Amino acid sequence: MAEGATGLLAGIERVGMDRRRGGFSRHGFDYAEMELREWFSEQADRRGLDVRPDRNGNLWAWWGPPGPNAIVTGSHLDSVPGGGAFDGPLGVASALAAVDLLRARDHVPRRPLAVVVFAEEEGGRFGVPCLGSRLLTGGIVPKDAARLMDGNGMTLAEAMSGAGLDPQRIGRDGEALRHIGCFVELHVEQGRGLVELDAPVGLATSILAHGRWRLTFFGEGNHAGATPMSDRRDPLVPAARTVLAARRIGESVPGARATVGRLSPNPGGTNVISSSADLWLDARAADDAATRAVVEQVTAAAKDAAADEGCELLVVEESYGGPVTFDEGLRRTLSATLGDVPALPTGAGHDAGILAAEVPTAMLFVRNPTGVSHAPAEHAEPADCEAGARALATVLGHLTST
Ligand code: HGY
Ligand code: MN
Ligand code: MN
Ligand code: MN
Repeated sequence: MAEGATGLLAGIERVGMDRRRGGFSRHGFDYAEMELREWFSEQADRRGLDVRPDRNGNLWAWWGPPGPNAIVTGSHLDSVPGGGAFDGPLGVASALAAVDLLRARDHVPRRPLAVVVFAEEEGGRFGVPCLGSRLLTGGIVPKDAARLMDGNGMTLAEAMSGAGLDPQRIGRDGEALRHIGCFVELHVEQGRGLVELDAPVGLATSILAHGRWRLTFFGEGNHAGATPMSDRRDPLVPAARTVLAARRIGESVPGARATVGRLSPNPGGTNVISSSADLWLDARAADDAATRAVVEQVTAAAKDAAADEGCELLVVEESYGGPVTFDEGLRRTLSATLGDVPALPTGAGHDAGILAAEVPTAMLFVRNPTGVSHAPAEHAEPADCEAGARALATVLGHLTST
C-alpha cells in the first residue's frame, strides 16, 4: 500500500533526522555518505524509477528512458540549520507519492517523467543557495564553485570527490537541460497566503530578487580586561550597527526584506575583543533596483560604522538572482487542470527559480497553517499534504498524456 506524501515525509525525517538539527547542514554534496541518498534510491527503485546522479551532484529518478520533453518534478532534501521538516522534503515526498497515484491509475506516460533531488538548495554548507541547480544551468562558474569552502575548510571539490563525483566535470549540463520539457516543483508555502485564501493548494506567480553578501569587519584583537575602552578597534561594534541598519533600511524600501541571520566573531572568546567579524546580509525585493538599493544603503552604513571604529571592511557578493516570473502558459495549463486554485507570489527562493531561466517552470504550494519556515514551527497538515500530492499527480498525468 503506497504510504502517501505524509508516510514518505516520515521516512525522510526518520532517515535524515540530523539534516536540520544542530549545526549547519552537512548534506550539501554529502550524498555518498548521506543516508537520504540510499533512502531516495530505494524509494525510486521500488517504483521502477531509474536513478542517475548527474555530474553536479543532483539525483534524477526516471520513469522511462531519459529523453527530450521530459516532465520533471522534485525539490531538495537539504535544510537550513534548525529548519523545518517540510521545506524541500515535501516536494520530494509528493513527487514519489504522485508516481504511486499515477501507477495506481494505470497511467502510462507518453513522455519521460523524472523526479529530481537538487543538491545544496539552501546553501547551508557552501554558502550559495540553489548550488546544484545553478551548476546544472551554468548559473555559477564551475571553478568558482569548486573553490567554495564549508565551515570546516573543506572545498566543494573535496566534498564532491568524497561523494564519488568528479569536480572537474561540474558545470552547465546541456544534455540534461535539453531533456526537460518543463519543471514543476511542489513546495510547502513559506507564508500564510493559502491560509488567508482558505485553500489547501496554490500556484506560484513570482519570486523576489534575492542576494547574499558577506561583510567582514577587520579590527584589532585584544584583551577584554586589559584594553581601555578608548583604545579599541572592536569589529563587532560596526557589525552590530550594521544589523540595526539592515532592519531600518529593509523597512524603508517597500516590500523589501533585509536580514542578518548569521554573525560570526573571530575568534569569538567571551574575554576577547575580536580581531574580525563576519556578517551575512540576505536582501530581497520585487526587482533588481530595489534590492540593489537596499544593499547599497546597508553597505554604506557599514562603511561609516567601520570608519567610526577604526576598522576596515570587505564586502563580497556571494550570490545574486533577479526576480522570477513563472511561465504564464504553464501556470494557466496547471490552473485549468486543477480547477480554480489560487495563484500567489513567494518571498522564498527555489530551484524552480533557477530552472525558470531555462525551461517552462511552475510551482505548486501546499498550505502552511503557521506560515513559518526555516524554523521547526513550519507545518503542513496531512490532509493538505495528500491534497498536494493528488494535485501534483493530476498535473503530471495531464502533462505526460500528450
Ligand atoms: O532562502 C530561501 O529563500 C530558500 O529557502 N533557499
Ligand atoms: Mn528553504
Ligand atoms: Mn526549499
Ligand atoms: Mn588571560
